Amino acid sequence: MTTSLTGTPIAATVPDEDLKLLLLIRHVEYALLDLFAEGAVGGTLHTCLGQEYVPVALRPFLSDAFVLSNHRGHGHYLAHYEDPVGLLAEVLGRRGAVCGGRGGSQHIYRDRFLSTGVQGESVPVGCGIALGAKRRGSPRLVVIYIGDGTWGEGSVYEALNMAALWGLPVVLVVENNGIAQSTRTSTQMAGTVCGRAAGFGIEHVMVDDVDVLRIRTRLEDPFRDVVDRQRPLVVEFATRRLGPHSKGDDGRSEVELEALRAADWAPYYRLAQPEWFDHWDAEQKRKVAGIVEDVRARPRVSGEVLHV
Ligand SMILES: Cc1ncc(C[n+]2csc(CCOP(=O)(O)OP(=O)(O)O)c2C)c(N)n1
Repeated sequence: MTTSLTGTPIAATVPDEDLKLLLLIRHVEYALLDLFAEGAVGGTLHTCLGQEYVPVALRPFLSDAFVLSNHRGHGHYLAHYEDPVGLLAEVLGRRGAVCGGRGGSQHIYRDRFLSTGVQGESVPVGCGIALGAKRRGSPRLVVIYIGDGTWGEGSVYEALNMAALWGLPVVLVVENNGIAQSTRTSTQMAGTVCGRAAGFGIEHVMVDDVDVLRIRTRLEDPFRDVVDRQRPLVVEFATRRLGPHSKGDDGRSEVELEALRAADWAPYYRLAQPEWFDHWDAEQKRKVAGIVEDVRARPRVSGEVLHV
C-alpha cells in the first residue's frame, strides 16, 4: 500500500524557474517575519520556511487543479500564482491585496485557490468540490495541503472515507514537519499517516527528498492515476519547519534547530550550483525588498477585490 522515495540532494541542475521560485518564497517569508516583528502585520502569520520545495515540486501537477491550502500557505499561493505583490499587499492590508485585505495571511481566495486557518476544514471542503465537479461531468483534480497535527481532526477521517467510497480525485498532501505548534508528532499521533490512509484503502506515497525534479518523477504516475482512475491519494512529505510556529513561538533548542537547518534544501541546492544559487538568491532578495517598499507605500485597502 505504501511506496517510498528517499535520496540525497541534489541530483541534477535545477531549472532556473524552480530555483528562482524557491528563493522567492524564502525571501518573501523572511520579509514577512521582519514586517511582523516591526508591527506592520495585523493578526497572525505562519511561514513555510524549510518547506518551500513542496509546492514548487508539485507545481506542474496543479495547473488545472483546485488547491486548498492551510494556515502555512504563503508558499502554496506563490507556487501557484507567482504573485508576491498581491500576497504582501494582502498581509499588510494595502492596495493590490489579492482579497482586498480581508483574508490576511491565512484566508486567501483566488480563482481555484482557497486557504483556511481552521485545521481540517479543507479536507471535507475539498472533497465537496471534487464531488460537485464529478457530478457535473467535469471531474477535476483537487489538492489539499494539511500538516501532521491536522490528523487529530475528526473531519479528516469522515472526508477520507467519502473520498475513497465515492472515488474522488483528491490528493491529500501532508507536510509532516514533526511538530504541531509546540506538540511533537511523536507525542500526539498513534500509528502513522500511511496506516491511517490504509484504513480507508487509500494509497500512500512517502517523499523524503528535497530534489524537486526527482520528486516530480516519482509523483507523476500517482498523480495521473488519481485523475485517470478517479481515486484519492495521500502524499506525505517528511519535511522540516525551520521557523517558529507563527511568530516568536519556538520552544525548540538551538541544537535541534541547527540540525534542522543542516538538512534544509537551500545549502544542498547551493552545493549543486553555487554561482547560480548566489546569483538568484541576491536577485530574489533584492526583488522582494523592492516589492516590500512599494507595497508599504500604498494606501490601506478599502475593500476592493481583485481576483474572485
Ligand atoms: C480547528 C483548529 N484548532 C486549532 C487551531 C490552532 N492551530 C493552528 S495551526 C495548529 C497546529 C497545526 O499543526 P500541523 O497541522 O502539524 O501544521 P504545521 O503548523 O506544523 O504546518 C493549531 C493547533 C486551528 N487553527 N484550528
